[in-house]
Amino acid sequence: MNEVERLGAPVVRTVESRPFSDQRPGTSGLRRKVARFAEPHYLENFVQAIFDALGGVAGCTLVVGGDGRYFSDRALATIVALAVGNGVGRLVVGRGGLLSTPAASCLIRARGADFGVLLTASHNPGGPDGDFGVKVNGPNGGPASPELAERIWRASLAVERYRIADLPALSFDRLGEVRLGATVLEVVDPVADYAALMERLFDFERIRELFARGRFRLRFDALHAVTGPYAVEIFERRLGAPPGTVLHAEPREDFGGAPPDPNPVVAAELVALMNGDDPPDLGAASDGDGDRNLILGPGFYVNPCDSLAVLTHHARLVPGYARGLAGVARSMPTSRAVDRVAARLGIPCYETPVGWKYFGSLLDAGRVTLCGEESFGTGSDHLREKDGLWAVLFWLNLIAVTGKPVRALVREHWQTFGRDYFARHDYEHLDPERAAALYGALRDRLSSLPGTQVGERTLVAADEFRYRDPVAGVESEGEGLRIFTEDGGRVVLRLSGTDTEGATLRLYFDRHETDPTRLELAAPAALADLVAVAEEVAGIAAHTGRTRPDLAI
Ligand code: G16
Repeated sequence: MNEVERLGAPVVRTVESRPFSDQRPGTSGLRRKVARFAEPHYLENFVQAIFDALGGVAGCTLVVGGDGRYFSDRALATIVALAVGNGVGRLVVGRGGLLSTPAASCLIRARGADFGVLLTASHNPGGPDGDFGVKVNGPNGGPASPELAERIWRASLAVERYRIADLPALSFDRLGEVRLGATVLEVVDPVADYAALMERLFDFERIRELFARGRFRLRFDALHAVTGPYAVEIFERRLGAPPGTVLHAEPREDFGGAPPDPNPVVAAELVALMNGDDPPDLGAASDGDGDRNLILGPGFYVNPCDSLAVLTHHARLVPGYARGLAGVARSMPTSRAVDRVAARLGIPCYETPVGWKYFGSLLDAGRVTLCGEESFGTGSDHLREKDGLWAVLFWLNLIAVTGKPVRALVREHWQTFGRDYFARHDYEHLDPERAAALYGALRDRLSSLPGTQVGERTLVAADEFRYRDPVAGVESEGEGLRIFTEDGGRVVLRLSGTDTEGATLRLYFDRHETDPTRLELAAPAALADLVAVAEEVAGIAAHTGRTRPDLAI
């Protein structure tokens, strides 16, 4: 351990404040425009609300870090001052304030920390006009449980003062420890613990051989977000992939001007590379905070729902999962591809509301080993967050062991289990009242839908998804509307909980196809009838004035 430097006891002030009414955490923490977070007392109030909701944090160990987006420096300095003001015992901060979300989860668990505060708005855009966010993680390393999130919200409505220390300007660039009154501030290498965990889970030797043969090429696009340093260390240094394997490796506070979103529309440069002449064998990308993943083969896109199913099917080939899986979980709108694999393996498959926080209790109880979501999130019980680089390593490990390319692994999967066609349409920046009216009107009609004919389709069931956590017993309601057709098709409609401007309506479509002659269609063509069902029953154009989605993936 480094010698603790002493900076003298700081002065702690109690600052009078007033509650803000818009600090209810969404699907994944509190996300707002930078300008909102920069308003006097806004961040301070929310952080004090976190501390209050935890019943005070005196003597606690807290992990702090984030994706380095614009406003992170100021936010980090403020959070450190609040932590010292509230008597936190030890503050563990990633060097330069950087920690990917999975690495933060890893560190919380490795250090036995009491909680973590993650400064990120995930895949949302950065910069002065962009978004900022604060996620809170519990001692298991995972997102605050739904119950803790509600307590934070209630605490935010009661904050009338916060306690903050006057600190000198601190640098987070040098590893080591500093004592600030009762608090020890420790700056750690953000990559080391996480990379060591990856080495324990995957067959690095086999993956190294894959690169050593010189014929296998990976391009990982870090999108100028937090995974750059992690990917360079793991792929280029530890696995021997050649320099240049990691694209856009340097984290920037505005992510180079584009949103750090690893979906095939936004990650267009990587998609073009994979669709071009002489494409690499595997293309991958992650998001702002490193918890999402995009997987591409040459001229081939792997839908995240299929990715989860393929990884589940082959998990025993990977050292960390060689003993088999206890169970799997997916969010409700995610296609049912993984359900079929679970049934074949004879393991349980849980269907949860959207939000990684719902997987936490299942993972903690040992009921599931892998879990994932259509929103480019895949993970396992190695942490309590979804994990972008972990997913890429999992694919690399499968390719190294089977000798099969990405496309072949997915095609074989479709031939074995049938293909679950999947698509998602997003309507963004809607007037929140109109979006709520659309949702409410459809919810009110649900019971009248079964038996209705829409085009060629007969609707056979419709409901609003509700969930009872089988471990914690907590009920969640209003988690999305589901409509089922007679041929096994499904339409899901819900409102996003991660947007920062207006409302986002998400429509999800999926259907299982087993006809061997119909496994290679384009997803939009295979699902066009379900899109028509959604329009017909929800009246999207009439409610929103929009005739096409902003994003179709
Ligand atoms: C978060 C959650 C995910 C969720 C996604 C989209 O991811 O952790 O569980 O699927 O948001 O949520 P929504 O549909 O409500 O916008 P991230 O990577 O943004 O933290």
